[in-house]
Amino acid sequence: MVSAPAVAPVAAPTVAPAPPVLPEAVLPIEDAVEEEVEIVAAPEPEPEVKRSWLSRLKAGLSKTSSNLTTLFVGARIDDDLYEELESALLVSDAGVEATQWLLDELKKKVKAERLTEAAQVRTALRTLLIDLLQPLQRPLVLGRDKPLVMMIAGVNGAGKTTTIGKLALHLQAHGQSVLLAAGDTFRAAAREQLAVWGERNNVQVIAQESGDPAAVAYDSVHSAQARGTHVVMVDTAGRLPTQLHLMDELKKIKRVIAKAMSSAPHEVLLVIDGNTGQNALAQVKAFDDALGLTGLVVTKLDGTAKGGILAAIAKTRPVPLYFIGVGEKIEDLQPFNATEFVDALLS
Ligand SMILES: Nc1nc2c(ncn2[C@@H]2O[C@H](COP(=O)(O)OP(=O)(O)O)[C@@H](O)[C@H]2O)c(=O)[nH]1
Ligand SMILES: [Mg+2]
Repeated sequence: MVSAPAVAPVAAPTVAPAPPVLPEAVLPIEDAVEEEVEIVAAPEPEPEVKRSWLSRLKAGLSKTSSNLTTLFVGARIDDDLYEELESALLVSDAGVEATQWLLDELKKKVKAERLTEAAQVRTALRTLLIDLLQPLQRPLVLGRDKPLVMMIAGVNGAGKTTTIGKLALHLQAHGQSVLLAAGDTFRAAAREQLAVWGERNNVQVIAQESGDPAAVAYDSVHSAQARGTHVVMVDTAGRLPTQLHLMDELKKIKRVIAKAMSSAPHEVLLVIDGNTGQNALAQVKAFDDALGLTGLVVTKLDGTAKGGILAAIAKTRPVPLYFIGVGEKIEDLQPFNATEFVDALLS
């Protein structure tokens, strides 16, 4: 039996509503072939590490949380309260669609449950936000295939290479062998960044001097098949010389990976910078339309990110959010947990 740890816990203890679309890549265990897939929950980080991680998330989201919570203090439940909440949600990058949905549902709840205190409305908002974000909380299931091929896309500076590095170490700690493909062949510095990192951390990196990124990806999959490697992660460029179209290049990489292994890529992940506001949503749509995304990673939630963008994604393009990042260290990348996130947003 193939040992197959998941990088995220199988399911939160809270009840998750079924997501509208269940990508094949993240089928829950009961739907998966049992002989091939075994899910082991990711080890809980040390309490100390976890506390520090959560406090960094809270600090990153502090502007939004103060906007969202102060408006309830000593407030009456009236049009002013709803208007203030609407502004705070829009400012948090939640976008028009999610903001409208939250307000409508909140008003319904206030009526149905005959809420009379602003604090109760805040609690109702927490429940609605968790309902909205819960479908994004999905585990990344490993061991479905060997190698499991993951293609990592995203605009320049989003955090692709950093995330690949963190994931590689995380997966190795789960007993998974990892091979990296330096598919960002357009910048020598990018290739070297990955090569140096791989050497330092004892992770195999496939790179090519002059490069066709699709060829690098192809070689990597073959090499992993020959060596019996568990996971291949394909890094890609976020910006190309102007005569090439990024999406066409990425589609080609995806096609060529499928030629090397027909079931691959098993995951197409988009890395987005949590500070880019509504632009992040535009990126999710564009990359999903072009590549068919199976998962997201949102980085830099420790910065000036406002956090509401997750609500916008959940409402308009609910691609599973596997990991969120709050810093540059390896333990700064953690599985996304909707309740944890909403509590940071409303703390
Ligand atoms: N503060 C913070 N910085 C991050 C995070 N993830 C990545 N970075 C930084 O963002 C910059 C760009 O990252 P990189 O992985 O090279 O982006 P790429 O162009 O998408 O490959 C680097 O300086 C990273 O250290 C994060 O979660 N928090
Ligand atoms: Mg990079």
